[in-house]
Amino acid sequence: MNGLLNKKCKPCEGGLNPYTSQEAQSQITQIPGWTLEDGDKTIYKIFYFKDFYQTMAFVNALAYIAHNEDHHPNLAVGYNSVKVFYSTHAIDGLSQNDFICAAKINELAT
Ligand code: H2B
Repeated sequence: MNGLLNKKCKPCEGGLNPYTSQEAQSQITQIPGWTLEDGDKTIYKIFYFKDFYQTMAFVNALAYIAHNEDHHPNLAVGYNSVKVFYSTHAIDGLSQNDFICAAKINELAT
């Protein structure tokens, strides 16, 4: 099982170095389908669904994870797709929290 799935996000209000590009590129191999962007400060993945109902069911389940982990994505919601972006705002870059949430969201969609 993906080790990230057993982890819980840690509260982050700064005071932590964001992942370097090298660290980010190594971490992303653990979360199939996710891509680095924005100078390796953000990860994203687009999820596709058959209709708006399925799309919103996914968004609601994702919101539950975000609340539980106290780590929140940006979302671009369409009628049959959701683009999910993760970045750790407090440090203007990526932290383990982003990869933990991405792994849990991948599980949701399988
Ligand atoms: N979500 C994201 N994506 N980045 C943050 O820096 C962040 C967050 N900070 N959710 C969290 C809340 C922070 O306020 C708590 C204390 O962990």
